[in-house]
Amino acid sequence: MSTLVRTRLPRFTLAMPFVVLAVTVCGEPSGQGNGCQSTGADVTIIAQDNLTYDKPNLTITRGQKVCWQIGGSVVHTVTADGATPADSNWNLNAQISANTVTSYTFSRAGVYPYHCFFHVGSNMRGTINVP
Ligand SMILES: [Cu+2]
Repeated sequence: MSTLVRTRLPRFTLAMPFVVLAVTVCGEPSGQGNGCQSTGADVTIIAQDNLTYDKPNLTITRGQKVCWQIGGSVVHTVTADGATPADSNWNLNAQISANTVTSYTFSRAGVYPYHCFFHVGSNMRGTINVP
């Protein structure tokens, strides 16, 4: 009888830190400000509500990881166009939203154009230059 009473309170108290930890670890990357930060990317490109990428013509260093996230509420994509020289690994076609980011590590020199599948009609395009 006295054992039951003693264990009740500690059991609840001990559970609290685990609840907080689970929320922190399992949190989905947010596209609204910090989603790419958690990927360790070297450069973040924001796909903005005004149907532009914030760095539409970006030159990086070979080997750098680029991450794309949204900047507001409009869902976009990062859809690869043919690279120069041709690179069959450059076939990204990813939707980015409040809960999803996408990234690519550019390990070969070249010019890597891409567009947004939803807004290519508004000329929503970008290019990564890897000297
Ligand atoms: Cu778009």
